[in-house]
Amino acid sequence: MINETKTLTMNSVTDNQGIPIPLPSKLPSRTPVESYRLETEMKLLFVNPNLRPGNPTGKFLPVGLAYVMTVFRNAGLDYDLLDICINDYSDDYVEAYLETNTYDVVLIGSIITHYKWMKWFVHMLKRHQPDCKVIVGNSVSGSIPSLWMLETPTDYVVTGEGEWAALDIIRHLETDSPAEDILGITFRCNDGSVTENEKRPAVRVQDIPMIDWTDFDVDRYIDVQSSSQVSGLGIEIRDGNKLRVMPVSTARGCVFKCTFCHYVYWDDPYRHRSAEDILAECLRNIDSYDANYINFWDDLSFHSVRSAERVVDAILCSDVQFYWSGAIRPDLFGNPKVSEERRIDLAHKFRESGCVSIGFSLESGNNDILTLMDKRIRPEFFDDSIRIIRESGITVSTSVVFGYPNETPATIKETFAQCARNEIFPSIGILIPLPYTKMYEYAKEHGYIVDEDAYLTDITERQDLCLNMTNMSDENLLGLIREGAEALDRQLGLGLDDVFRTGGEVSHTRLQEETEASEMIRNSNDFSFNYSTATFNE
Ligand code: B12
Ligand code: SF4
Repeated sequence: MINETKTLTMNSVTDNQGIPIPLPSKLPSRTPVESYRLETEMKLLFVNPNLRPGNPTGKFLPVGLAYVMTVFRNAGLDYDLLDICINDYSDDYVEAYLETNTYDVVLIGSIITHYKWMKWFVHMLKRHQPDCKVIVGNSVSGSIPSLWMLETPTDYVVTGEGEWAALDIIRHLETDSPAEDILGITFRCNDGSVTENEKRPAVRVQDIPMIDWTDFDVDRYIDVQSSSQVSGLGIEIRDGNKLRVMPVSTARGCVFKCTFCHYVYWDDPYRHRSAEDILAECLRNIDSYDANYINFWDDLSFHSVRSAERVVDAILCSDVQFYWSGAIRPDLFGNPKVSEERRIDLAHKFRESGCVSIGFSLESGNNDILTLMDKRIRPEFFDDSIRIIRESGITVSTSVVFGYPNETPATIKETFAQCARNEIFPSIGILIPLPYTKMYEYAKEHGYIVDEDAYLTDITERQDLCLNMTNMSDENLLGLIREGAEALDRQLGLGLDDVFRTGGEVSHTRLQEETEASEMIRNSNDFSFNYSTATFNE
């Protein structure tokens, strides 16, 4: 219950002449975070859910939640964190915790595939603490605000960028300012009715602060990743140290809108952080957390040759040295609009600057399916990209999506043929229509999804067949995919135990195994790499 007797205070910040800087109202997202301060006696709890319970290697530092917490911290707010993920807390533990620890506000977010558990969580929390205000962010709620409000007793849904919208909700709870003024949220009024406010403009990328990881047990997350993520990348650290992986977000959103995809910045412009900011965060991760591998955790890390050149040039010109991986599209290295010489040069610069792994999606080897996906790439871009990236000594990982309505036995073969030609084993996925995507609308219009709540409760991961919209039977579709995958496995001599669950990083290529291990020697009493002894495969 929010304490009604306490004095609720709002701090406004003054400029250097003592004149108060007004707190943001209608366009809060334009306000730099430094000028946004709040004071509250409300007890706040952030919850980091566990996307892959029972899977000891499926734990990743939660970048999105940490951004929200960083902005709260910078605003001067105190809060607790219940990190279910790294501690692998059972549902019983979580319930017992919330039975005994009461809060005024609980904040939690997750992706849409976590719908079932998240629904359980909100119902359970409200059962024990009916007066606690619940704020839910990320796609689990933000991509279906009305349905989420209908199915759960959530008080506030944050759609899209979460940091400042969540802060505005706290301010509104403190001061009783109107919830109608907070852009980017959906809220429940006192009479139980639900109001969806207008969308929130995207923040200026330079106003997004560097993530502060203080609240998380970073070492434990790093330990998990050091053993699971980087096998087969051709990296060796000779002084006995392990790889220490940290995520850095370089961009928000994507420049494309594929019909099966949804990310929370869907309605925002693509925003790429400056090379200096990216580098500064990498350096901080190296200095503070002894990181030696940076995972650029993006939908799309580099959207153009020029932006990629800026980042790798900045890394090369600096003293900051680390291994890294990122996500691109096949057009970065495959589109003939940019001269091949420049693309090859860029790939070599990637490698020189520490890049060891690049992920990009083929999705399908069939042009008609690519058109329906609105992928805006051509299969030949993929071939060229693989060739150029591999020649520079970088590992390539890719993924495919089967199960578009125009998928046939022939198109499945085409996709595997393209992988075989390029000697690459993809991460295999089957289309799961997700809310806020064109394929979700298609599935509803064509009667594949009738009861959205039941459908979302049942969806799992892309490795499973959740919904079949092809003309093939489930057995036929899965059988053909398995057949193609097993043939590819044999051709590449991989001997995979499970062709559907290959374990993340797809380093399953002969070429990969042939790649000579790079060596990186570390100064034992120094936090920086000694790169003079690091050799990359050029
Ligand atoms: C890292 C990652 C993972 C990690 C999860 C790590 C983690 N703890 O977050 C792992 C590998 C486990 C993972 C798995 C999957 N992932 Co993933 N993953 C990502 C990735 C690459 C980065 C996430 C990230 O850090 N984003 C950057 C931050 C800044 O954005 P954000 O997390 O969205 O956070 C913002 C808002 O959502 C909001 N917010 C977030 N949390 C909270 C909390 C509160 C309280 C509030 C108010 C707001 C809020 O504010 C944040 C800041 O603006 C994204 C792509 C991307 N760039 O987002 C895909 C992405 C999230 N994954 C996606 C998918 C589909 C999956 C899988 C289902 C794939 C599969 N195998 O089938 C699985 C899920 C498995 C499962 N069991 O459900 C989709 C989600 C689609 C959707 N509609 O939800 C994405 C967007 C990729 C894509 N474009 O398809 N994933
Ligand atoms: S699938 Fe990739 S390229 Fe397409 S919209 Fe999503 S992130 Fe962008």
